[in-house]
Amino acid sequence: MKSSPGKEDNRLSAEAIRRPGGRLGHTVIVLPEVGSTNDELKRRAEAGAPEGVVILAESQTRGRGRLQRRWESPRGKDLLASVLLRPGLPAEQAFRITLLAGVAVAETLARDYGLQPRIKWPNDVLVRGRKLCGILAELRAEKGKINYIILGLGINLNLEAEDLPEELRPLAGSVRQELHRPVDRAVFARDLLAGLESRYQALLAGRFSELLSAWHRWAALEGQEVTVGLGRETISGRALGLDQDGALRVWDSMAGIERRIVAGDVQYLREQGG
Ligand code: BT5
Repeated sequence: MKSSPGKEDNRLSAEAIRRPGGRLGHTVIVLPEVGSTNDELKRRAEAGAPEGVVILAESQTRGRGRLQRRWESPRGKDLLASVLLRPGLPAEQAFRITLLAGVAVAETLARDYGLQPRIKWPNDVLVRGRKLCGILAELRAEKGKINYIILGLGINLNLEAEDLPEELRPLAGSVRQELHRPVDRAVFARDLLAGLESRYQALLAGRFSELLSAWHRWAALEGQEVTVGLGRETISGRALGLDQDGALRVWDSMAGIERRIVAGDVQYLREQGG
């Protein structure tokens, strides 16, 4: 992996990202290097840190995706962030937070950068078919209620193709590659936190259906032919949308039944408008 000298943007400043008085981002910690921002924030959550604490890192040595997959990111170019939430929701609604994060990222990319993002269930944000953002929400629940959620976001802002291992280059993109100019990471982080906060407040105020329709708009999923990898099994069918728990409903035409997917990797067979 190559990091081009002189091309790194300025180091992230916690001060420039902090949102005094905000529900999210009132406390921002920027670490030069960490194993995983999610693990670091989990330690603080266990020690009683309040909702809204944000940890960012310039570099991760063990950045994680789902199923122990790796999240790759060059030093000092992107956003590697974890946000501590204590929503007090039932554990079975935790998935709503992943949906919320995808919507907030898509809205920031569209509103502030003029991009046309698409959410790919459950947790990717793509632009022109390339993954710009991955989301990893991890929770601790007690007696069926969420104690805390660590919302981890990896967002490719300024990375360039040569910053990634070769096999990822055709699959990943960045805001910089789309706009042909670097973006200010602190401005992005601050705007994203504001967007997350407003969607989060609405969710806690009981407006889940609003979030779900925003998610459907960004996902443009209905009617898509998909295949879903479920570990050993792969099913194909027509996507019908999400149910109230965030599970993906797929019409399995071979079996002639509707399937409810709670975890898996989705491939679109036909891209609608890229
Ligand atoms: C994800 O998992 O997409 C969730 C990634 C979350 C990363 C953030 S960074 C801050 C916080 N701290 C952490 O340790 N994690 C979170 P998944 O859906 O499993 O996708 C992982 C797959 O995405 C990998 O197997 C690669 O194929 C691909 N990938 C890895 N790095 C990428 C990148 N920078 N851009 C696009 N795709 C990438």
